[in-house]
Amino acid sequence: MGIAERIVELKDEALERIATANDLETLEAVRVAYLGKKGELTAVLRGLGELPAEQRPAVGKVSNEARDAIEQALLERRAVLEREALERRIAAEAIDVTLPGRRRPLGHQHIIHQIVDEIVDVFVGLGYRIAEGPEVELDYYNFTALNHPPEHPARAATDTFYVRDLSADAPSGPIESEVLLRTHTSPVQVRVMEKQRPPIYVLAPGKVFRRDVADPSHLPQFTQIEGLVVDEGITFGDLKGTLEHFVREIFGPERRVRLRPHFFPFTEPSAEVDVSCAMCGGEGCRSCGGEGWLEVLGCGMVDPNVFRYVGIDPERYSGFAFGMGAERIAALKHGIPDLRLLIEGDMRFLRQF
Ligand code: 2NL
Repeated sequence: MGIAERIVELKDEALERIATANDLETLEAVRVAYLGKKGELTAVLRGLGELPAEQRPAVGKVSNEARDAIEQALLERRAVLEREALERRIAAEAIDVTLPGRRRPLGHQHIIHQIVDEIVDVFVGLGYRIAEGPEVELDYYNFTALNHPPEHPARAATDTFYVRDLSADAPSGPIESEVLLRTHTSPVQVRVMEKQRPPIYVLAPGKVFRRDVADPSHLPQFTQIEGLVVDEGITFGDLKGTLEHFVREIFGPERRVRLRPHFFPFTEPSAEVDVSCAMCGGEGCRSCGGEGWLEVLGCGMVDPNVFRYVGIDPERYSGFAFGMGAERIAALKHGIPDLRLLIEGDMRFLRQF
């Protein structure tokens, strides 16, 4: 076989392999096999120099045509394979931008926080300031300055969480220096009265702690809201009017308020406040246990002894105070039968509010 025939044969072979190459790697291998440094066609072309001079132009033409044809075929096949590869990638990586997005569940304020905010709004509307203070308190601010005698049962280690070691042989100092978890937010108001002269109109919301076992109507930690007014000429009538306004803002304009005499160490006189039952309007029904009334808070006129502890003149000033549990208010307002539901974190319950 002459060299020209051999070149044509190699060309046809190469074109066949190019046409059937199904990926870019195979195609590149074909290129190297024929046109690479050690390629078959390259080797033949290298031998052209040894041909007799008269054969060279014709064989040179054939070999140029063969190389051009192979290069052209490689180019075209590469373009086809590259487009196919791109199309496969586009199909594999396709994102359907018309699919609906994944919804993130949106949370909301806990019902207790909502109630606290509602109550705060009522008193801010009356001109009260919000006051805060430590949850870990001194006995002095939690009990002594609030006119609790040393033997008061709330001071017992069975009722209050003390921070100190209470074992019999542990050292102990004066009772007012004991450190405890506050049992009400009154100490916040004692601190306000120490620093600020009347007129005082404050609301003290916050966590409080009592050594109770949780049951439907008790929690060892709950949210108390206390209010305190100290000014010249404050009367029990001001207290009652304030509470009626509060009850109607929170429970509705048709609700009535009833005060029953009670005792608190820090107020005199003191009262417990009932709101008329929403179900029967005071007649008595199953919902209010036949009473017609539901207890919502405690209140009274600030005891002169409390004023003396903080250096306010009880001859010049008078005041009232009240305290309530936000969990209890929420339970009454929404008909929640068990306060423990409010702290268990069951989303099926909490989502309702
Ligand atoms: C209740 C009753 C009450 C007070 C809290 C108070 C605070 C100061 C002075 C006088 Cl600084 N009194 N607070 C008064 C009466 C009742 O709370 O049942 N709380 C859950």
